[in-house]
Amino acid sequence: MRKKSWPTHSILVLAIVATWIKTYIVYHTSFDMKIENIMQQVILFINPLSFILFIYGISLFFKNPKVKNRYIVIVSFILSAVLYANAVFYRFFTDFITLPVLFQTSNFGDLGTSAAESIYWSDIFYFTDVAIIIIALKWLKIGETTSVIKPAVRRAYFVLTAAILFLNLGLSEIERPQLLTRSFDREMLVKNIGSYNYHLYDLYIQSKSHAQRALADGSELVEVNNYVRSNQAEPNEEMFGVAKGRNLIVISMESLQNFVINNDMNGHEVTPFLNSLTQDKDTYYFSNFYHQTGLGKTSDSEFLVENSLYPLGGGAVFFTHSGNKFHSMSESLNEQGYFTNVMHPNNKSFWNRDMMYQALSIQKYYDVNSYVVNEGDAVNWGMKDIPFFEQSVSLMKEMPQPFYSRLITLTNHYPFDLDEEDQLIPPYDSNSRTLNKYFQSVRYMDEALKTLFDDLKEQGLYDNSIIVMYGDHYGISENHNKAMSQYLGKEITPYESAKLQRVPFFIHIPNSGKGEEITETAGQIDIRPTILHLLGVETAKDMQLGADVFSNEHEEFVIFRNGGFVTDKLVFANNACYDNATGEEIDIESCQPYIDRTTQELGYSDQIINGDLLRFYDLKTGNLLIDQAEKKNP
Ligand code: GP9
Ligand code: MN
Repeated sequence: MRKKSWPTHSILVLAIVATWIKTYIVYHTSFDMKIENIMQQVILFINPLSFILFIYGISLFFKNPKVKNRYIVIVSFILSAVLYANAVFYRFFTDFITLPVLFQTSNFGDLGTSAAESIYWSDIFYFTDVAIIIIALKWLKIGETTSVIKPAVRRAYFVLTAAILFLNLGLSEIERPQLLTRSFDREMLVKNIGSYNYHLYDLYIQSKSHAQRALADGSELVEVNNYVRSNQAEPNEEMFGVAKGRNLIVISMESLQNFVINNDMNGHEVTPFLNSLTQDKDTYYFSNFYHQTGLGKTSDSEFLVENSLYPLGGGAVFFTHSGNKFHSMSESLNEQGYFTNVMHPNNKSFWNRDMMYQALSIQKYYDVNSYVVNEGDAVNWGMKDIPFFEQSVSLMKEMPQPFYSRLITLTNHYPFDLDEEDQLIPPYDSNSRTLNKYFQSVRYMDEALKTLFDDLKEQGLYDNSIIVMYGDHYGISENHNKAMSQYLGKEITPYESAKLQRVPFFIHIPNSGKGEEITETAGQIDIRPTILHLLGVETAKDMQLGADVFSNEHEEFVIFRNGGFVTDKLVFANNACYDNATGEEIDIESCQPYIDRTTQELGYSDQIINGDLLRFYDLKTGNLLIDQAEKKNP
């Protein structure tokens, strides 16, 4: 009798509302998501809705009310289980589940033993919506009638669902531009597109790379290997091993471009400390050195340094291929007895570092949890560089030696905000607030680097180390060309833009006494072979596309991820060929041979990554494991 008194679709509406509200409560109670403003709160509130509407909405296609109700209960149970699994995973790893993690059994080694201890009775809450639906069906007897739903109603329902999805994506794009194309952080993804959509997105990304991987059988390596071997550069005998056995400290200098070096801004020196290094007897300063990153920005530069391969053209390889086999610089140094680690005061899932560092055989990641961030010690994106360096050196002091520590700075990041006490020079005076603040922020980073050198000396770590520093990528994009042209006093043509991709690169070898400025055209892809040779580690068998910058065979040819390139004589940018010395546009014919090689080399790098080809390569012997490959994929 009572069954009739409930309107049609009551159970569907109830399920939608219950799952939606529960998800929103779980966001707040189970995950530590920093919500900074009302907009983010609104996005968080609406983000589960589109997926919930969609998945429950499928029930509108079922005619039989029993089947329909059963479907709704099952869906609510699966969604609850997924959310609950994430909550339990988060208790251990402060991170959301990503598909590769489910296949990395090592993670579950940790999880298995203590999982039972962290499952509580109160976890029943995660299934509240399932309970509500079942109760409504059984005791309140809310059922569904056999009424046939008009296609027009169904259509309207799914149009509404799509509209909510687009509203969600639109708001997220305003809040976090390029979130999906760059996919920099799982926490940010969940915060913006919601936990359910996040899993779909993850599934899409992972299956895309999985499919490409499955199609590769290793035979592609023959050609790639021939290319790598024929372009190999012998180490420079004088330089090989000059820093053997020393600690290796690599500093990724956030958003630092070369145009500020040995330059001033309205009479203020921007980088006094780095300028002094350009004249220093123990420092090699490379003034024609380019970043080669793509959308993955900092993480791409890390990828270049560790692998001497190009990052990908679309998306961040740290996200898309963290399940691959790599032979990283860390792996080589582990074998030399180094303690390899990365220090960076950000949350560990940013750029998927926690996953990727495992693939790169990095022994430890000192993420934000390894640091004490006192009141006043954070600005902009997080911990300020000066306290970061100070605490990092204290941590280094405790490390087994020799160590390889890669430190990633954070303060000089867009939007370049600084506390007043850290503004050591006035802002610039252009129409770009970004560029105006950039100089001040770079000046702060320069100061921080000076304190790092002092701290290392004070702690007795300086003399037995080699310090390598590089700018990770540009800080001032082409959107600020007008202000840049005011500062540089020239028009920013595509040629100038390409040359603005120069980032400073320093190799500081205490007490070596042979420092100089090196004008050789080189790029981030060359960092790894250069460092390994300085440490006396052979790379003749490595599958790398860069070359030692000290080698007599190093070629002055830097490829950009966008297909452009620079040689000592030419610049190819925006499909035009320029004379590197004058900036004059010249006939494309002069660039053609290099255009072809650019396509070829980027193609080989992409093949290695997309096909996960290093799983078919034995680094020790230099053998291609193709027979084995054929057995696997007949
Ligand atoms: C984040 C930091 C900055 O951890 O490395 O990343 P970016 O936005 O420069 O790629
Ligand atoms: Mn960066």
